[in-house]
Amino acid sequence: MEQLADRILLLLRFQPKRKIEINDLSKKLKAELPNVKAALKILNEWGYKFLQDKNKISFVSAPDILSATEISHQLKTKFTGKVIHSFNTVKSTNDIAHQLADKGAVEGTIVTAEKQTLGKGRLGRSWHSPEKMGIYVSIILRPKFTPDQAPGLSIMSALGVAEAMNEYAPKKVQIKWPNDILINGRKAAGVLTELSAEKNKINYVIAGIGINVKQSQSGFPLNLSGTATSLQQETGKEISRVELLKLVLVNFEKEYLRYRKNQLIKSLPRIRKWSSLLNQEVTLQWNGAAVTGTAVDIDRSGSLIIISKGNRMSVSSGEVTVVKKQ
Ligand code: BT5
Repeated sequence: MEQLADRILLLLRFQPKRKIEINDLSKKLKAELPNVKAALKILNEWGYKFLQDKNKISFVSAPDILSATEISHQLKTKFTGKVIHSFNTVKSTNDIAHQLADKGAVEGTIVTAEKQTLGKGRLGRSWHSPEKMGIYVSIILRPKFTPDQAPGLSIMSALGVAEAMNEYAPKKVQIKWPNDILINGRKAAGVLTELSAEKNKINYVIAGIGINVKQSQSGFPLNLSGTATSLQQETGKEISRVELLKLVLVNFEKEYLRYRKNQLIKSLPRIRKWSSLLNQEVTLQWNGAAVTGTAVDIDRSGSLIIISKGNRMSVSSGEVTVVKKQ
């Protein structure tokens, strides 16, 4: 029945002015009338609205769901999101992407979910992923460069996400090295890149992106209430997750194509511009040790440069907190 619902959608969804007799729909789809009616009911349950005028039916509006039909409509990318695996509930979209990539999924394949029960952050941490509140997406990449060139993909992904979010919240978005996107100083999105490689060859990379879109402040658990925010909360505007996801995919792909050619060279000026840490006094926690110094730059490999007691350190990963605003 769900397949029939999808086929009805293909006929009606993208021609809003088209009115079809329900009987014709049933003939066209070679489906019994009661089945067509049942499939229309399913579409209603998914949130699609149709106008029924006597026996004619036409499309009115679509719900804000991350389905393949909605995401692929007028998606302006070359290869990202051309294959879409969309789920309602998963443990983690990154884990599903790993399974698909191991089976040979092509570059640009994406996995989306409305809800994650075990959404992952870095270093075994979790990502709070309530149903239909955010975007949870993983993108499969198959870069031709060597594994030592992969670390910069994290901040490259953050840049793509930040620039998409900036369209909704101009001048409020920042990137906190290496993978957080902040709005008004609070975390609204995070990126988790995972690499599968052997010796000098990358098998694939999974870029997992989580964005808080619709949560109100009370929608976050207590441990996040002082640090997390959502796009809708900060802008006061109703935001379509589907439209935002499409913009993220477009921006992500642009940055990735640049990265494949020149790594971060072309993106660095914008990364520096968006960065929340530069020229700040920061504490870096790294392998159980803590170092305090001034964050002065991000280099072309994506490392953070910190000057501590006159020594210049280049850091490729770690947790950084701002000590004092200058
Ligand atoms: C991240 O890790 O920020 C990476 C998050 C990536 C999530 C996406 S969703 C799609 C894909 N599938 C997955 O399973 N994961 C990816 P990290 O820098 O380690 O930050 C994690 C920390 O952020 C947690 O320990 C919390 O303190 C905080 N946090 C958790 N959920 C949050 C949320 N929804 N909003 C803001 N902060 C959150």
